[in-house]
Amino acid sequence: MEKGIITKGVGGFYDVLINDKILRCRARGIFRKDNIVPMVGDNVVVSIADRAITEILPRKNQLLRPAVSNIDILGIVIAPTHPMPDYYLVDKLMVNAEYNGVEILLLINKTDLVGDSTIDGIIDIYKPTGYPIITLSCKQRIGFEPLLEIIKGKVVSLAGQSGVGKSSIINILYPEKQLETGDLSYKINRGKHTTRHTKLLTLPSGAMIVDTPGFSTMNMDELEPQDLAYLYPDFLDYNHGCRYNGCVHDQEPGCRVKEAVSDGMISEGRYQRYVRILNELRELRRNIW
Ligand SMILES: Nc1nc2c(ncn2[C@@H]2O[C@H](COP(=O)(O)OP(=O)(O)O)[C@@H](O)[C@H]2O)c(=O)[nH]1
Ligand SMILES: [Mg+2]
Ligand SMILES: [Zn+2]
Repeated sequence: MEKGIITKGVGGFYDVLINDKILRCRARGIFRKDNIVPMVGDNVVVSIADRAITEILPRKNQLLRPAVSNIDILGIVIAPTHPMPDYYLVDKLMVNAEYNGVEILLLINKTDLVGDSTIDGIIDIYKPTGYPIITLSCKQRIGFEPLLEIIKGKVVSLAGQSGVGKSSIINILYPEKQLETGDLSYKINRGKHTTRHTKLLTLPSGAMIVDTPGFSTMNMDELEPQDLAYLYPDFLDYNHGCRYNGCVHDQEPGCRVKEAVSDGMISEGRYQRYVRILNELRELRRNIW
């Protein structure tokens, strides 16, 4: 019995990485009755002699798109322009990752397209979160050393708007495997390409990266509106200073979080998008009950 990690699944077979070697295995029928299907990222126990996965170890999290488990870091990619940043998507991905116990890394790519002040403006929004922020240019190959350092030994997935450079980043990190990159204008053709299977690529640093960037939305059905603010590390210093117990920092008077927004300690935009997500969660509750 050996432990390994599933790097790929194709047609009932699974590639399991065991001590730097890949063993192609079948999954034993036992999982089917428990309704667990092995997935990329799963830590598994393998019987080498039988070439079979005999046990799937508990998952710490599970992404839906791409389907992958046990992610350590979600790299949220943003570009200052082409496309213009969708901060709402960024914040939602952050909330999602926080809720599922995934570390967050903000990657600002395409820094070659704008001046420093534009990049600083993006950094200012997210600095109070304390999330690591790395500025990159795939075109100029800048920023990849700190990126490799931070993902060393971790399982990483990238997410973000189409066209921000997710595939380009993976290509630079893992040049042997060339993913399709495309101009926004060619997007229409992309659906036609051959079906690809999600795969975990092992980088020389021991990091593993999912080769299929996605929106990586995870399950948030059980998130209660009053718990949302706790997923904002930039709110945490102020959360407990509100006049009312259970303040959700919306309409309540004496709200310390809103004060921190006025004082410039929390980004105004972050706060406004927080209220938008809060209202969405409330709406979701109304529809469920
Ligand atoms: N100027 C510039 N263009 C980039 C950079 N990174 C990627 N691109 C281009 O942006 C386009 C979209 O990149 P792609 O990696 O396909 O984005 P994805 O949709 O997030 O995977 C491609 O034309 C890339 O060549 C960068 O750092 N600077
Ligand atoms: Mg891509
Ligand atoms: Zn409050």
